[in-house]
Amino acid sequence: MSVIWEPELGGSAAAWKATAERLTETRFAPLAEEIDREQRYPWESIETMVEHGLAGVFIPKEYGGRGASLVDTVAIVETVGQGCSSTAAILCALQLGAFPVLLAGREEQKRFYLGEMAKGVGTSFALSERHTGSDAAAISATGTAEGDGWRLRGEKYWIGNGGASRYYVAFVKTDPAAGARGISAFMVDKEADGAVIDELSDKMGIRGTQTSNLKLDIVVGEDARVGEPGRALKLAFQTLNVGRIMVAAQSLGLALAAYREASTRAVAREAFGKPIIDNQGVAFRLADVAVEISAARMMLYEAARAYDAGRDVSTLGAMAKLYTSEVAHRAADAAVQVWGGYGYCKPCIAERLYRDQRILEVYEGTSEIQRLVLGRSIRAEVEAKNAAHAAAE
Ligand code: COS
Repeated sequence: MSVIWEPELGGSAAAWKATAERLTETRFAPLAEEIDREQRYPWESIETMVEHGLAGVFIPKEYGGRGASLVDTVAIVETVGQGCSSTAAILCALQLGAFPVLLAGREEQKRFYLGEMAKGVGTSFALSERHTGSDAAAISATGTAEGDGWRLRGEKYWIGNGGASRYYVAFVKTDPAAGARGISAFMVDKEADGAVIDELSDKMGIRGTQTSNLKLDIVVGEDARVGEPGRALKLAFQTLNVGRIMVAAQSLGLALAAYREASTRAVAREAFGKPIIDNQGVAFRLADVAVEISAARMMLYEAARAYDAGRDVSTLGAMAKLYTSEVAHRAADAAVQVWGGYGYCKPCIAERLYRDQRILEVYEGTSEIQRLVLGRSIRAEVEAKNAAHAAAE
């Protein structure tokens, strides 16, 4: 029995986890150091994902995917994340782009884009802009009616898997006067005239992933619109509800890798004639990390189970993302501390994990945004109770 709490995974999740373990050990982890050093997108890993069904794992079978549940997907992502944070992030970005289409796409859109994704042709989620990330309603890219279609103008920023993906779900304002209810989503092909992938980011961590901007001055047909006109902000938030659970799974994988590096080193490394884990300063820190990872894992799997059961995960997903990413931060910090000078230098895995961790508290909603979401839920709950109480009097 392991110290860290293990979920009891039945049938499909156990099988997917076993596949992910095998591929992580033989294909993904061996590339982790090189793709970080070279800042290289691992196209061969995409081929591996396609070959073994991971690329479209969450996509329903009728659209060419494997029809995995979110519990299955989380089990895969946390496993891959233990070997390579960049590969886990790519896997999540590939699933994230599928969501707006899955949730609101027309049947032809589902058949085409989801089918492409299952073949490894990515779709990316393009919401953020240069001047707005957290306040998603404040985007300034526009969509104006032109002929039978729409002219999309503006620039989307920080697109996960940007450049590597062929297609983009771009969120633009089609009715600026309607505020949050005036945003629509459109599918954009990066090969089309007027779509330009611009400026790849030189990042601190997950350097094997691609993040880029997309400049748009393009006309798309009415058939490119995803979901109802003006209702795409809600669609973006529904997508992020799931995306946040996947980021929690990435975080958990990273935290487990950091715990592995820290605990094996703490037993192997001797100082003052004994393994350093025999010092309470080290043992207690690792004990706290083990408790936190176990608690984070319970929350993660509960959030995934809730999603699979059709429950609203906006609160639980925000909690899981917030807590798990901050646990990953503390676990990576502990790993660097246990490794000492080695932990500060390449190619120590603890050094890479420390850099890779940082984005987990930023993307798909910063820790501050998760707290804001939770604060709003608390307020709404108290107000509802007060109203019910007042009505009963
Ligand atoms: N799930 C489903 N629907 C949601 C939702 C959620 N988690 N949060 C809000 N909505 C709905 C609202 O119910 C509302 O629907 P109606 O138009 O039917 O009333 C609509 O979406 C707009 O919501 P709201 O008015 O609350 O929007 P705000 O601009 O006030 O949203 C927050 C504020 C902070 C919640 C939002 O801006 C947010 O999550 N920001 C972070 C964005 C982010 O994660 N960016 C990173 C991008 S990926 S790198």
